[in-house]
Amino acid sequence: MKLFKMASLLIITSLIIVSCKSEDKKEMASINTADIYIQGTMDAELTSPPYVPAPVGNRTAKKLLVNMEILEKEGTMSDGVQYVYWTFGGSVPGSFIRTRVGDLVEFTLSNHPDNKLPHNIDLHAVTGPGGGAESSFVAPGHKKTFSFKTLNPGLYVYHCATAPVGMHIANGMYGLILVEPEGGLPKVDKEYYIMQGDFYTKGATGEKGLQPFDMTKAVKEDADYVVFNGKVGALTGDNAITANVGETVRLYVGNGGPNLTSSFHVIGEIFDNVHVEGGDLINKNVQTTSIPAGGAAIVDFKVDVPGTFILVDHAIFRAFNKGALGMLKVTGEEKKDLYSGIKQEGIYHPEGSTIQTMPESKEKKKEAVSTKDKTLAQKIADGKQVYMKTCFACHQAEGQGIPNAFPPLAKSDYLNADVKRAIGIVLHGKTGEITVNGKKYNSIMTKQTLTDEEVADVMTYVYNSWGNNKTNVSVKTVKEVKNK
Ligand code: HEC
Ligand SMILES: [Cu+2]
Repeated sequence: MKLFKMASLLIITSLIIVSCKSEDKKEMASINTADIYIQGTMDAELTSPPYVPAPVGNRTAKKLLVNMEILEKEGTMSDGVQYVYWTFGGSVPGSFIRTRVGDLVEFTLSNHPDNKLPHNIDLHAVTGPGGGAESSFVAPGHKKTFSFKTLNPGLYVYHCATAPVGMHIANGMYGLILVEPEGGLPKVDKEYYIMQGDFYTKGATGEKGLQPFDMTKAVKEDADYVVFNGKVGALTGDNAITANVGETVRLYVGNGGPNLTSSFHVIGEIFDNVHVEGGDLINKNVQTTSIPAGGAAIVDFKVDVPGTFILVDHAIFRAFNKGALGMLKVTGEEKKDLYSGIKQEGIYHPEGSTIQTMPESKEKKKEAVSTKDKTLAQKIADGKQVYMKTCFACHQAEGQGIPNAFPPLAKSDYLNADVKRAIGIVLHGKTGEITVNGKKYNSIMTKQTLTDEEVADVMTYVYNSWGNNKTNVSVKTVKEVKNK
Protein backbone atom coordinates (compact mmCIF):
# COMPACT_ATOMS: atom_id res chain seq x y z
CA MET A 1 0.00 0.00 0.00
CA LYS A 2 2.96 2.32 0.29
CA LEU A 3 3.77 4.93 -2.32
CA PHE A 4 7.24 4.84 -3.77
CA LYS A 5 8.18 8.21 -2.29
CA MET A 6 6.18 7.54 0.82
CA ALA A 7 8.32 4.51 1.50
CA SER A 8 11.57 6.42 1.59
CA LEU A 9 9.91 9.27 3.49
CA LEU A 10 8.74 6.78 6.10
CA ILE A 11 12.19 5.31 6.43
CA ILE A 12 13.63 8.77 7.04
CA THR A 13 10.84 9.62 9.47
CA SER A 14 11.30 6.40 11.39
CA LEU A 15 15.02 7.08 11.60
CA ILE A 16 14.34 10.47 13.17
CA ILE A 17 11.36 9.51 15.30
CA VAL A 18 12.47 6.16 16.62
CA SER A 19 9.16 5.67 18.41
CA CYS A 20 7.14 5.69 15.14
CA LYS A 21 4.75 2.72 15.27
CA SER A 22 3.98 0.46 12.32
CA GLU A 23 0.21 0.97 12.78
CA ASP A 24 0.64 4.67 12.06
CA LYS A 25 2.41 3.90 8.80
CA LYS A 26 -0.36 1.60 7.62
CA GLU A 27 -2.99 4.20 8.41
CA MET A 28 -1.14 6.93 6.53
CA ALA A 29 -0.74 4.78 3.43
CA SER A 30 -4.34 3.62 3.24
CA ILE A 31 -5.73 7.11 3.70
CA ASN A 32 -3.55 8.29 0.86
CA THR A 33 -4.64 5.70 -1.69
CA ALA A 34 -8.29 4.73 -1.14
CA ASP A 35 -9.40 8.28 -0.31
CA ILE A 36 -7.57 10.12 -3.07
CA TYR A 37 -10.00 12.63 -4.54
CA ILE A 38 -10.98 12.20 -8.22
CA GLN A 39 -10.96 15.35 -10.38
CA GLY A 40 -12.42 15.13 -13.88
CA THR A 41 -12.44 12.45 -16.57
CA MET A 42 -9.95 11.58 -19.30
CA ASP A 43 -9.47 8.92 -21.99
CA ALA A 44 -6.50 6.65 -21.34
CA GLU A 45 -3.79 6.64 -23.99
CA LEU A 46 -3.08 3.05 -24.96
CA THR A 47 0.08 2.00 -26.82
CA SER A 48 1.26 -1.17 -28.47
CA PRO A 49 4.74 -2.53 -27.61
CA PRO A 50 7.54 -1.45 -27.43
CA TYR A 51 6.03 1.97 -26.70
CA VAL A 52 4.46 3.33 -23.54
CA PRO A 53 2.00 6.22 -23.02
CA ALA A 54 3.20 9.61 -21.71
CA PRO A 55 4.13 9.73 -18.00
CA VAL A 56 1.40 10.85 -15.57
CA GLY A 57 3.65 13.57 -14.13
CA ASN A 58 1.86 15.81 -11.66
CA ARG A 59 -1.68 15.23 -12.86
CA THR A 60 -4.36 14.73 -10.23
CA ALA A 61 -6.25 11.46 -9.91
CA LYS A 62 -9.03 11.15 -12.48
CA LYS A 63 -11.73 8.93 -13.78
CA LEU A 64 -9.73 7.19 -16.49
CA LEU A 65 -11.62 5.63 -19.39
CA VAL A 66 -9.91 2.55 -20.85
CA ASN A 67 -11.37 1.05 -24.02
CA MET A 68 -9.80 -2.21 -25.05
CA GLU A 69 -10.78 -4.49 -27.91
CA ILE A 70 -10.02 -8.21 -28.09
CA LEU A 71 -8.91 -9.40 -31.54
CA GLU A 72 -8.14 -13.00 -32.57
CA LYS A 73 -5.82 -12.74 -35.56
CA GLU A 74 -3.17 -14.52 -37.52
CA GLY A 75 0.38 -13.21 -37.23
CA THR A 76 4.01 -14.18 -37.77
CA MET A 77 5.85 -16.10 -35.05
CA SER A 78 9.10 -16.46 -36.99
CA ASP A 79 10.21 -16.47 -40.66
CA GLY A 80 7.59 -18.54 -42.50
CA VAL A 81 5.84 -19.57 -39.29
CA GLN A 82 2.29 -18.27 -38.78
CA TYR A 83 0.29 -18.42 -35.57
CA VAL A 84 -3.24 -17.42 -34.54
CA TYR A 85 -2.81 -14.97 -31.68
CA TRP A 86 -5.53 -13.90 -29.28
CA THR A 87 -4.81 -10.30 -28.34
CA PHE A 88 -5.79 -7.39 -26.12
CA GLY A 89 -5.82 -4.47 -28.54
CA GLY A 90 -4.30 -6.28 -31.54
CA SER A 91 -0.76 -6.76 -30.23
CA VAL A 92 1.18 -9.24 -28.09
CA PRO A 93 1.64 -8.17 -25.38
CA GLY A 94 -1.60 -6.17 -25.25
CA SER A 95 -1.88 -2.39 -25.07
CA PHE A 96 0.07 -0.72 -22.27
CA ILE A 97 -2.16 1.04 -19.73
CA ARG A 98 -0.68 3.88 -17.68
CA THR A 99 -2.47 5.15 -14.57
CA ARG A 100 -1.60 6.85 -11.31
CA VAL A 101 -2.48 5.80 -7.82
CA GLY A 102 -6.01 6.87 -6.87
CA ASP A 103 -7.38 6.85 -10.42
CA LEU A 104 -10.84 5.42 -10.87
CA VAL A 105 -10.42 3.27 -13.97
CA GLU A 106 -13.58 2.66 -15.98
CA PHE A 107 -12.66 -0.34 -18.09
CA THR A 108 -14.64 -1.34 -21.19
CA LEU A 109 -13.69 -4.66 -22.76
CA SER A 110 -15.08 -5.33 -26.26
CA ASN A 111 -14.93 -8.75 -27.94
CA HIS A 112 -14.82 -8.31 -31.72
CA PRO A 113 -17.78 -9.96 -33.52
CA ASP A 114 -15.42 -11.97 -35.78
CA ASN A 115 -13.80 -13.62 -32.76
CA LYS A 116 -14.60 -17.25 -31.98
CA LEU A 117 -14.38 -17.36 -28.19
CA PRO A 118 -15.48 -15.52 -25.09
CA HIS A 119 -12.71 -13.83 -23.08
CA ASN A 120 -12.25 -11.69 -20.01
CA ILE A 121 -9.51 -9.77 -18.18
CA ASP A 122 -7.86 -10.25 -14.79
CA LEU A 123 -5.75 -7.20 -13.95
CA HIS A 124 -3.29 -7.77 -11.13
CA ALA A 125 -3.62 -4.05 -10.32
CA VAL A 126 -7.23 -4.57 -9.26
CA THR A 127 -8.34 -5.04 -5.69
CA GLY A 128 -11.54 -7.01 -6.23
CA PRO A 129 -12.83 -10.51 -7.07
CA GLY A 130 -10.92 -12.22 -9.86
CA GLY A 131 -9.10 -8.96 -10.63
CA GLY A 132 -12.11 -8.04 -12.78
CA ALA A 133 -12.37 -11.42 -14.50
CA GLU A 134 -15.91 -12.18 -13.33
CA SER A 135 -17.24 -8.76 -14.32
CA SER A 136 -15.55 -8.66 -17.70
CA PHE A 137 -16.43 -12.10 -19.17
CA VAL A 138 -17.63 -11.17 -22.65
CA ALA A 139 -18.87 -13.13 -25.67
CA PRO A 140 -17.94 -12.23 -29.28
CA GLY A 141 -19.88 -9.18 -30.47
CA HIS A 142 -20.43 -7.87 -26.93
CA LYS A 143 -18.77 -5.45 -24.51
CA LYS A 144 -18.61 -5.16 -20.73
CA THR A 145 -17.76 -2.24 -18.46
CA PHE A 146 -16.54 -2.36 -14.87
CA SER A 147 -14.53 0.03 -12.71
CA PHE A 148 -11.85 -0.13 -10.06
CA LYS A 149 -9.70 2.24 -8.05
CA THR A 150 -5.92 1.85 -8.28
CA LEU A 151 -4.84 1.48 -4.65
CA ASN A 152 -1.26 0.22 -4.99
CA PRO A 153 1.46 1.77 -7.12
CA GLY A 154 3.54 -0.64 -9.20
CA LEU A 155 3.81 -2.46 -12.51
CA TYR A 156 1.21 -5.17 -12.94
CA VAL A 157 0.38 -7.94 -15.40
CA TYR A 158 -3.08 -8.32 -16.84
CA HIS A 159 -4.24 -11.46 -18.65
CA CYS A 160 -7.25 -13.36 -19.87
CA ALA A 161 -8.69 -15.75 -17.29
CA THR A 162 -11.19 -17.65 -19.41
CA ALA A 163 -11.04 -21.46 -19.34
CA PRO A 164 -8.79 -23.03 -20.41
CA VAL A 165 -6.80 -20.18 -18.86
CA GLY A 166 -3.41 -21.57 -19.86
CA MET A 167 -4.44 -21.72 -23.49
CA HIS A 168 -5.69 -18.12 -23.55
CA ILE A 169 -2.44 -16.89 -22.00
CA ALA A 170 -0.33 -19.12 -24.25
CA ASN A 171 -2.02 -17.53 -27.27
CA GLY A 172 -0.86 -14.06 -26.22
CA MET A 173 -3.58 -12.72 -23.94
CA TYR A 174 -1.48 -10.66 -21.50
CA GLY A 175 -0.10 -7.15 -21.08
CA LEU A 176 1.01 -4.57 -18.50
CA ILE A 177 -0.72 -1.87 -16.48
CA LEU A 178 1.44 0.68 -14.67
CA VAL A 179 0.18 2.49 -11.58
CA GLU A 180 2.48 5.44 -10.97
CA PRO A 181 2.98 6.86 -7.48
CA GLU A 182 1.84 10.37 -6.55
CA GLY A 183 3.91 12.79 -8.66
CA GLY A 184 5.00 10.04 -11.06
CA LEU A 185 8.19 8.00 -11.39
CA PRO A 186 11.49 9.92 -11.68
CA LYS A 187 11.99 11.34 -15.17
CA VAL A 188 14.12 9.37 -17.66
CA ASP A 189 14.99 9.94 -21.34
CA LYS A 190 13.62 6.77 -22.95
CA GLU A 191 10.98 4.29 -21.87
CA TYR A 192 10.06 0.97 -23.51
CA TYR A 193 7.60 -1.88 -23.02
CA ILE A 194 8.87 -5.47 -23.25
CA MET A 195 7.09 -8.66 -22.33
CA GLN A 196 8.29 -12.23 -22.50
CA GLY A 197 6.07 -15.15 -23.40
CA ASP A 198 6.45 -18.88 -24.15
CA PHE A 199 4.64 -20.50 -27.10
CA TYR A 200 3.74 -24.09 -27.95
CA THR A 201 3.21 -25.22 -31.54
CA LYS A 202 2.21 -28.49 -33.11
CA GLY A 203 5.29 -28.46 -35.34
CA ALA A 204 8.85 -28.35 -34.01
CA THR A 205 10.64 -25.02 -33.47
CA GLY A 206 11.03 -23.30 -36.83
CA GLU A 207 8.69 -25.67 -38.73
CA LYS A 208 7.02 -23.58 -41.45
CA GLY A 209 3.35 -22.94 -42.05
CA LEU A 210 0.38 -22.08 -39.87
CA GLN A 211 1.12 -23.75 -36.55
CA PRO A 212 -1.73 -24.60 -34.19
CA PHE A 213 -1.40 -24.37 -30.41
CA ASP A 214 -0.23 -27.63 -28.81
CA MET A 215 -1.91 -28.35 -25.48
CA THR A 216 0.25 -31.38 -24.68
CA LYS A 217 3.52 -29.44 -25.02
CA ALA A 218 2.03 -26.56 -23.02
CA VAL A 219 1.14 -28.89 -20.16
CA LYS A 220 4.67 -30.33 -20.29
CA GLU A 221 6.09 -26.78 -20.32
CA ASP A 222 8.08 -27.76 -23.40
CA ALA A 223 8.17 -24.43 -25.25
CA ASP A 224 8.94 -24.17 -28.97
CA TYR A 225 9.35 -20.41 -28.78
CA VAL A 226 10.33 -18.11 -25.94
CA VAL A 227 10.13 -14.55 -27.20
CA PHE A 228 9.92 -10.87 -26.35
CA ASN A 229 6.84 -9.04 -27.63
CA GLY A 230 5.08 -12.00 -29.18
CA LYS A 231 7.43 -13.12 -31.96
CA VAL A 232 11.00 -13.91 -32.92
CA GLY A 233 12.70 -10.67 -33.96
CA ALA A 234 10.15 -8.22 -32.50
CA LEU A 235 13.08 -6.25 -31.06
CA THR A 236 15.98 -7.04 -33.39
CA GLY A 237 17.44 -5.38 -36.52
CA ASP A 238 15.17 -2.55 -37.66
CA ASN A 239 12.84 -3.27 -34.76
CA ALA A 240 15.54 -2.65 -32.13
CA ILE A 241 14.82 -0.10 -29.42
CA THR A 242 17.17 2.88 -29.42
CA ALA A 243 18.87 5.44 -27.20
CA ASN A 244 21.70 7.98 -27.34
CA VAL A 245 24.88 7.88 -25.32
CA GLY A 246 24.35 9.60 -21.96
CA GLU A 247 20.60 8.94 -21.82
CA THR A 248 18.73 7.09 -19.11
CA VAL A 249 16.59 4.17 -20.30
CA ARG A 250 13.74 2.62 -18.38
CA LEU A 251 12.30 -0.74 -19.38
CA TYR A 252 8.92 -1.96 -18.21
CA VAL A 253 9.46 -5.70 -18.42
CA GLY A 254 6.69 -8.21 -17.90
CA ASN A 255 6.41 -11.96 -18.20
CA GLY A 256 3.14 -13.36 -19.48
CA GLY A 257 4.34 -16.94 -19.25
CA PRO A 258 2.22 -19.08 -19.22
CA ASN A 259 4.95 -21.31 -17.78
CA LEU A 260 8.51 -20.02 -17.75
CA THR A 261 10.30 -17.63 -15.40
CA SER A 262 12.50 -15.08 -17.14
CA SER A 263 16.12 -14.42 -16.19
CA PHE A 264 16.12 -10.98 -17.74
CA HIS A 265 19.52 -9.57 -18.64
CA VAL A 266 20.96 -6.92 -20.93
CA ILE A 267 24.36 -7.99 -22.25
CA GLY A 268 26.89 -5.21 -21.62
CA GLU A 269 24.75 -3.23 -19.19
CA ILE A 270 24.08 -3.20 -15.46
CA PHE A 271 20.69 -2.12 -14.19
CA ASP A 272 21.22 0.97 -12.00
CA ASN A 273 17.81 0.45 -10.39
CA VAL A 274 15.39 -2.46 -10.39
CA HIS A 275 11.91 -2.18 -8.95
CA VAL A 276 11.97 -5.78 -7.76
CA GLU A 277 8.85 -7.66 -8.93
CA GLY A 278 7.41 -4.32 -10.09
CA GLY A 279 6.86 -3.15 -6.51
CA ASP A 280 8.35 -0.51 -4.18
CA LEU A 281 11.56 -2.32 -3.31
CA ILE A 282 14.46 -0.92 -5.30
CA ASN A 283 17.59 -2.97 -5.79
CA LYS A 284 20.69 -1.29 -7.24
CA ASN A 285 23.48 -2.50 -9.55
CA VAL A 286 21.78 -5.65 -10.77
CA GLN A 287 23.05 -7.93 -13.57
CA THR A 288 20.07 -10.26 -14.07
CA THR A 289 16.61 -9.92 -12.60
CA SER A 290 14.17 -12.75 -12.17
CA ILE A 291 10.69 -12.11 -13.52
CA PRO A 292 8.13 -14.75 -12.64
CA ALA A 293 5.30 -15.76 -14.95
CA GLY A 294 2.52 -13.31 -14.16
CA GLY A 295 5.02 -10.80 -12.78
CA ALA A 296 6.99 -7.74 -13.86
CA ALA A 297 9.99 -5.54 -13.09
CA ILE A 298 10.92 -1.95 -13.82
CA VAL A 299 14.60 -1.55 -14.64
CA ASP A 300 16.54 1.58 -15.52
CA PHE A 301 20.10 2.30 -16.48
CA LYS A 302 22.21 5.01 -18.07
CA VAL A 303 23.80 4.13 -21.40
CA ASP A 304 27.38 5.37 -21.27
CA VAL A 305 28.88 3.94 -24.45
CA PRO A 306 27.60 3.32 -28.00
CA GLY A 307 26.91 -0.11 -29.44
CA THR A 308 24.32 -2.82 -29.66
CA PHE A 309 23.20 -4.21 -26.34
CA ILE A 310 21.47 -7.57 -26.44
CA LEU A 311 18.41 -8.24 -24.30
CA VAL A 312 18.06 -11.90 -23.35
CA ASP A 313 16.45 -14.42 -21.13
CA HIS A 314 19.74 -15.65 -19.67
CA ALA A 315 18.40 -19.21 -19.63
CA ILE A 316 20.48 -18.96 -22.74
CA PHE A 317 19.18 -21.65 -25.08
CA ARG A 318 15.93 -19.73 -25.02
CA ALA A 319 17.78 -16.70 -26.35
CA PHE A 320 19.72 -18.35 -29.16
CA ASN A 321 17.44 -21.23 -30.07
CA LYS A 322 13.92 -20.18 -29.15
CA GLY A 323 13.87 -16.43 -29.85
CA ALA A 324 14.24 -14.66 -26.47
CA LEU A 325 16.55 -12.02 -27.85
CA GLY A 326 16.19 -8.27 -28.43
CA MET A 327 18.44 -5.31 -29.18
CA LEU A 328 19.02 -1.88 -27.77
CA LYS A 329 21.01 0.23 -30.23
CA VAL A 330 22.89 3.09 -28.63
CA THR A 331 24.38 5.75 -30.85
CA GLY A 332 26.84 8.54 -30.01
CA GLU A 333 30.45 9.30 -29.31
CA GLU A 334 32.80 6.49 -28.33
CA LYS A 335 33.98 6.70 -24.72
CA LYS A 336 37.40 5.03 -24.89
CA ASP A 337 38.06 5.76 -21.23
CA LEU A 338 34.97 3.71 -20.27
CA TYR A 339 35.17 0.97 -22.88
CA SER A 340 37.93 0.54 -25.41
CA GLY A 341 37.10 -2.67 -27.25
CA ILE A 342 36.35 -3.16 -30.93
CA LYS A 343 32.80 -2.12 -31.62
CA GLN A 344 31.11 -5.02 -33.36
CA GLU A 345 27.39 -5.18 -33.98
CA GLY A 346 25.57 -8.42 -33.43
CA ILE A 347 28.52 -10.25 -31.87
CA TYR A 348 26.20 -12.09 -29.54
CA HIS A 349 23.88 -13.13 -32.34
CA PRO A 350 25.87 -15.79 -34.21
CA GLU A 351 22.91 -17.88 -35.29
CA GLY A 352 21.39 -15.08 -37.33
CA SER A 353 17.82 -13.84 -36.93
CA THR A 354 16.20 -17.08 -37.94
CA ILE A 355 15.79 -19.75 -35.37
CA GLN A 356 17.81 -22.97 -35.48
CA THR A 357 15.82 -26.03 -36.40
CA MET A 358 15.96 -28.59 -33.68
CA PRO A 359 16.87 -32.11 -34.77
CA GLU A 360 13.72 -34.19 -34.84
CA SER A 361 13.45 -37.14 -32.55
CA LYS A 362 13.62 -40.37 -34.50
CA GLU A 363 12.18 -42.35 -31.65
CA LYS A 364 8.63 -43.43 -32.21
CA LYS A 365 6.12 -42.89 -29.47
CA LYS A 366 5.43 -46.24 -27.90
CA GLU A 367 1.80 -47.10 -27.52
CA ALA A 368 0.72 -48.35 -24.12
CA VAL A 369 0.14 -52.07 -24.14
CA SER A 370 -3.57 -52.49 -24.57
CA THR A 371 -5.18 -54.69 -22.00
CA LYS A 372 -7.80 -56.65 -23.86
CA ASP A 373 -9.66 -57.97 -20.86
CA LYS A 374 -10.05 -54.67 -19.03
CA THR A 375 -13.43 -54.49 -17.33
CA LEU A 376 -15.90 -51.70 -18.06
CA ALA A 377 -15.37 -50.34 -14.55
CA GLN A 378 -11.59 -50.22 -15.10
CA LYS A 379 -12.02 -48.47 -18.44
CA ILE A 380 -14.29 -45.88 -16.88
CA ALA A 381 -11.83 -45.29 -14.02
CA ASP A 382 -8.86 -44.94 -16.42
CA GLY A 383 -10.96 -42.82 -18.78
CA LYS A 384 -11.79 -40.42 -15.97
CA GLN A 385 -8.05 -39.89 -15.39
CA VAL A 386 -7.58 -39.01 -19.05
CA TYR A 387 -10.63 -36.73 -18.95
CA MET A 388 -9.43 -34.79 -15.91
CA LYS A 389 -6.03 -34.35 -17.52
CA THR A 390 -7.05 -33.58 -21.10
CA CYS A 391 -10.69 -32.65 -21.66
CA PHE A 392 -11.74 -31.09 -18.39
CA ALA A 393 -10.22 -27.64 -19.07
CA CYS A 394 -12.66 -27.05 -21.93
CA HIS A 395 -15.62 -29.36 -21.39
CA GLN A 396 -15.57 -28.85 -17.58
CA ALA A 397 -15.73 -31.29 -14.69
CA GLU A 398 -19.34 -32.37 -15.12
CA GLY A 399 -19.21 -32.30 -18.91
CA GLN A 400 -21.38 -29.19 -18.85
CA GLY A 401 -19.12 -27.18 -21.20
CA ILE A 402 -18.99 -23.37 -21.32
CA PRO A 403 -21.80 -21.44 -23.06
CA ASN A 404 -20.79 -20.08 -26.48
CA ALA A 405 -17.33 -21.67 -26.31
CA PHE A 406 -17.16 -25.36 -25.45
CA PRO A 407 -20.13 -27.66 -26.16
CA PRO A 408 -21.46 -29.91 -23.40
CA LEU A 409 -20.62 -33.61 -23.34
CA ALA A 410 -23.31 -34.19 -20.70
CA LYS A 411 -26.54 -35.45 -22.34
CA SER A 412 -25.08 -34.36 -25.69
CA ASP A 413 -27.38 -35.35 -28.58
CA TYR A 414 -24.45 -34.82 -30.95
CA LEU A 415 -22.26 -37.24 -28.99
CA ASN A 416 -24.92 -39.90 -28.56
CA ALA A 417 -26.01 -39.85 -32.22
CA ASP A 418 -22.74 -41.15 -33.70
CA VAL A 419 -19.91 -42.89 -31.81
CA LYS A 420 -17.45 -43.02 -34.70
CA ARG A 421 -17.92 -39.32 -35.45
CA ALA A 422 -17.22 -38.53 -31.78
CA ILE A 423 -14.08 -40.70 -31.74
CA GLY A 424 -12.95 -38.95 -34.92
CA ILE A 425 -13.27 -35.57 -33.19
CA VAL A 426 -10.98 -36.66 -30.36
CA LEU A 427 -8.47 -38.20 -32.80
CA HIS A 428 -8.36 -35.41 -35.37
CA GLY A 429 -9.77 -32.29 -33.66
CA LYS A 430 -12.75 -30.34 -34.90
CA THR A 431 -13.45 -26.95 -36.45
CA GLY A 432 -16.55 -25.55 -38.10
CA GLU A 433 -20.13 -25.13 -37.01
CA ILE A 434 -21.89 -27.89 -35.10
CA THR A 435 -25.19 -27.95 -33.19
CA VAL A 436 -25.26 -29.58 -29.76
CA ASN A 437 -28.55 -29.75 -27.85
CA GLY A 438 -30.03 -27.01 -30.04
CA LYS A 439 -27.14 -24.56 -29.55
CA LYS A 440 -24.67 -23.67 -32.27
CA TYR A 441 -20.90 -23.83 -31.68
CA ASN A 442 -18.30 -22.66 -34.12
CA SER A 443 -14.97 -23.03 -32.47
CA ILE A 444 -11.78 -25.06 -32.44
CA MET A 445 -11.10 -28.30 -30.66
CA THR A 446 -7.41 -29.09 -30.98
CA LYS A 447 -6.36 -32.62 -31.86
CA GLN A 448 -5.75 -34.65 -28.70
CA THR A 449 -2.50 -36.63 -28.57
CA LEU A 450 -3.66 -39.81 -26.89
CA THR A 451 -3.00 -43.50 -27.41
CA ASP A 452 -5.82 -45.61 -28.89
CA GLU A 453 -6.41 -47.15 -25.48
CA GLU A 454 -6.67 -43.74 -23.84
CA VAL A 455 -9.18 -42.63 -26.48
CA ALA A 456 -11.25 -45.78 -25.91
CA ASP A 457 -11.13 -45.25 -22.14
CA VAL A 458 -11.99 -41.55 -22.18
CA MET A 459 -14.85 -42.04 -24.63
CA THR A 460 -16.18 -44.93 -22.52
CA TYR A 461 -16.00 -42.69 -19.46
CA VAL A 462 -17.83 -39.87 -21.25
CA TYR A 463 -20.50 -42.22 -22.66
CA ASN A 464 -21.07 -43.73 -19.21
CA SER A 465 -21.37 -40.37 -17.41
CA TRP A 466 -23.83 -37.50 -17.12
CA GLY A 467 -26.88 -39.17 -18.72
CA ASN A 468 -25.20 -40.36 -21.94
CA ASN A 469 -26.08 -43.65 -23.71
CA LYS A 470 -23.56 -45.96 -21.96
CA THR A 471 -21.64 -47.06 -25.07
CA ASN A 472 -18.56 -49.17 -24.30
CA VAL A 473 -15.94 -47.94 -26.80
CA SER A 474 -13.35 -50.57 -27.74
CA VAL A 475 -9.76 -50.03 -28.87
CA LYS A 476 -10.77 -51.90 -32.05
CA THR A 477 -13.38 -49.24 -32.91
CA VAL A 478 -10.85 -46.47 -32.25
CA LYS A 479 -8.38 -48.16 -34.62
CA GLU A 480 -11.11 -48.51 -37.28
CA VAL A 481 -11.86 -44.80 -37.11
CA LYS A 482 -8.16 -43.98 -37.19
CA ASN A 483 -7.41 -46.13 -40.24
CA LYS A 484 -10.48 -45.06 -42.19
C1 HEC B 1 -9.01 -26.82 -25.94
C2 HEC B 1 -10.38 -27.10 -25.66
C3 HEC B 1 -10.89 -28.53 -25.83
C4 HEC B 1 -10.33 -29.69 -25.31
C5 HEC B 1 -9.07 -29.82 -24.47
C6 HEC B 1 -11.22 -30.76 -25.70
N1 HEC B 1 -12.26 -30.26 -26.45
FE1 HEC B 1 -13.80 -31.35 -27.25
N2 HEC B 1 -14.50 -29.68 -28.17
C7 HEC B 1 -13.97 -28.42 -28.04
C8 HEC B 1 -14.67 -27.53 -28.92
C9 HEC B 1 -14.40 -26.05 -29.06
C10 HEC B 1 -15.62 -28.30 -29.62
C11 HEC B 1 -16.56 -27.81 -30.71
C12 HEC B 1 -15.79 -27.73 -32.03
C13 HEC B 1 -16.54 -27.01 -33.13
O1 HEC B 1 -17.18 -26.00 -32.85
O2 HEC B 1 -16.42 -27.45 -34.28
C14 HEC B 1 -15.51 -29.65 -29.09
C15 HEC B 1 -16.31 -30.71 -29.47
C16 HEC B 1 -16.28 -31.98 -28.92
C17 HEC B 1 -17.21 -33.05 -29.21
C18 HEC B 1 -18.42 -33.00 -30.14
C19 HEC B 1 -19.50 -32.09 -29.59
C20 HEC B 1 -20.23 -32.57 -28.36
O3 HEC B 1 -20.43 -31.77 -27.45
O4 HEC B 1 -20.62 -33.75 -28.29
C21 HEC B 1 -16.81 -34.15 -28.48
C22 HEC B 1 -17.45 -35.50 -28.42
C23 HEC B 1 -15.63 -33.74 -27.74
N3 HEC B 1 -15.34 -32.43 -28.04
C24 HEC B 1 -14.92 -34.56 -26.88
C25 HEC B 1 -13.73 -34.22 -26.25
C26 HEC B 1 -12.94 -35.14 -25.45
C27 HEC B 1 -13.32 -36.58 -25.12
C28 HEC B 1 -11.84 -34.45 -25.05
C29 HEC B 1 -10.66 -34.96 -24.26
C30 HEC B 1 -9.99 -36.13 -24.76
C31 HEC B 1 -11.95 -33.10 -25.58
N4 HEC B 1 -13.10 -33.01 -26.30
C32 HEC B 1 -11.02 -32.09 -25.36
C33 HEC B 1 -12.92 -28.03 -27.22
C34 HEC B 1 -12.08 -28.91 -26.54
CU1 LIG C 1 -9.17 -15.15 -23.66
